[in-house]
Amino acid sequence: MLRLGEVISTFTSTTQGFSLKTHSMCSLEGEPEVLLDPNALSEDGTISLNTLSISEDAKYLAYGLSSSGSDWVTIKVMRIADKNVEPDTLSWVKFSSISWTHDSKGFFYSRYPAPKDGEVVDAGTETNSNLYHELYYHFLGTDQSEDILCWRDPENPKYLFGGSVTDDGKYVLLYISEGCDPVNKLYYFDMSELPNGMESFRNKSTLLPFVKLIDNFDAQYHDIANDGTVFTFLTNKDAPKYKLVRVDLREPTVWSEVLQESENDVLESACAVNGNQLIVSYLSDVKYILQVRDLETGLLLHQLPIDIGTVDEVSARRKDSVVFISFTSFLTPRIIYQCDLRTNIPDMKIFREIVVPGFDRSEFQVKQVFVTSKDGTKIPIFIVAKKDIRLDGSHPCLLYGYGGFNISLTPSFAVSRIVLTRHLGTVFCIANIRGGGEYGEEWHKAGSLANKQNCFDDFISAAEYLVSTGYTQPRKLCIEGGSNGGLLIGACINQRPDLFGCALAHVGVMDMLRFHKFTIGHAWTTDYGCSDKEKEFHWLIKYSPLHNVRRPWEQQPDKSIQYPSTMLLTADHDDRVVPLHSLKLLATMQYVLCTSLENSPQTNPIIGRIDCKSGHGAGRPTQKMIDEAADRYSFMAKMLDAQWID
Ligand code: X99
Repeated sequence: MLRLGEVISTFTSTTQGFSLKTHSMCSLEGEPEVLLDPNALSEDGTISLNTLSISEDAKYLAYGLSSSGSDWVTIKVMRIADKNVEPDTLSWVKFSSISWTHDSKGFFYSRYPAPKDGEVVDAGTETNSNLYHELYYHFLGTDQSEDILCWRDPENPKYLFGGSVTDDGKYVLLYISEGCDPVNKLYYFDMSELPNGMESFRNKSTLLPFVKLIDNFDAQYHDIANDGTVFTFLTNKDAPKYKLVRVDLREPTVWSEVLQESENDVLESACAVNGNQLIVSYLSDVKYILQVRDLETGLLLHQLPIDIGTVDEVSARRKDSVVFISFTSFLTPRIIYQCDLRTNIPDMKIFREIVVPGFDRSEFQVKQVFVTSKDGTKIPIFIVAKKDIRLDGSHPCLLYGYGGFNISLTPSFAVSRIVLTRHLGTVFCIANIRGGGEYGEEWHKAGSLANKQNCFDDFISAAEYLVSTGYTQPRKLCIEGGSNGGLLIGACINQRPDLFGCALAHVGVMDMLRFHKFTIGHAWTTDYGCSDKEKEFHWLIKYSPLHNVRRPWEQQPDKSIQYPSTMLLTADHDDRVVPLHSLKLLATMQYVLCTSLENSPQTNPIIGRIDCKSGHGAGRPTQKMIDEAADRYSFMAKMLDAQWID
């Protein structure tokens, strides 16, 4: 979220995650001052900054605020010069970006129709389906009721719309998705011929006359750059590991390849900079590679040196020759590099580095191993431990996974996990199971729909590896995951209660038969399928956590097998995965395992932690993050009988 412009803004860590700073001297060396501090927006820190965008003339900041961690957003506008908050207030915004037109008169954003009076009492606690998304244009200084409705599609209520103004300000692109798969339609509208910009559409009751460039959901197309009518896109069309393609809007059937798909590495991002160059990042066996390439030809110009870890963000406009690159790894809290492309060999200077007092990276080791899963597939696992640990099976171990939605779990720093490793001798592991994007769209598909069981098999194989190689033993092994990863934990404790000593499932999707009925749940049928379809019902009921809780002592010859100590975490304003998933699973587990028998063998606790004024996880005040980490990891430590090491 770094942009170098007339106003230099940085998101820096504060007590509530981020604040936005400007450098009033208009140089990177100037004295920074706070522009917007979300910590000050509410007494308890539960109002957070969700999205932001600075106008082209750098006079205005449009920003989205979220309350209690809900996905609902209210967009506000600030005049940067005097930090005056303008009257503009845009409500019922959800799943939206903010994209200014280059005349700085207003911006595109997305929203849902306002609920009927009385329908929503406490936004974020309702569970009704999010349908009929719309794209709007807001004129600065006007009431939301005057905004232009740019696009909607009453025939396709599940569609989601996003508007994005191209780098040259000439076009607005309409991105259309129908779920979470990496596929989209793409329409465009040429604004350059409008004599008075978007004013021309005021008081007109028609939608914008978008031209359909891509009108099917075969693949993803993401705009990287355009020179007039010639557009470069990042796409997975016939390229599950992604590639760059080019098309001239005047000849929309002729597409050429700019950068061909790599055999092994996934092309994660491309950022057009310095006129005719690209900064591209690849994921190579779950480690990032960073390169400078020629925008015209795709040819490699430079390899940028980075450590083993994650390139979070590459930020620069096409006209900038200085690029900011955000990097993190298991042992690097965060570095923002300032890369100058004007020098012969690009220079990676440290612009900012987060230093964690008392943290000494030389005390730790990180390695990556490849574990064979049930069907023979090799699964990468990262293992973070104290240097030179003995593999005697004695260590507490925390195994983390996600496995879905084309999302890759790449190395990142977490102070809470470093504390576990340093002071509890915990081995921390990430299993890069199928369903994620670690090896592109094939890896994703291999862990979704009818193949979802592969995710659980991969995770279980990872756990078995950690036991068989002497890192840990089942009663010392804790598994953790959130959201789709909460589902992973729910399914794994049902399938292998004997393999784990403790389980932490955050904001999980636990009812696989009904998830599509709540809020944005319908968008996840791309990964899970939908119980309304008979064939898919049979996939889902086989692993749905809620529908597969059985007493292990009635299933297995060993009568002492019970469920691991389990904590299910959720929050009252989680409108992404509504809390009823965790609450129903909690009630079911407690009923089936703990209370239905006198002298139940289930002595390990099954407990819930329900946060208030919190949502799916984003936008939480630091105090809430600390309180939660303390609760779940002290539960883990006690359940695994881990000892504190000074
Ligand atoms: C979502 O549900 C994202 C919802 N969402 C959109 C957006 O569908 O936030 C969308 C379209 C356009 C702009 C912004 C949005 N996600 C994101 C899934 C996983 C994800 C999610 O939260 F794909 F990463 N899940 C919760 C899936 C199951 C549990």
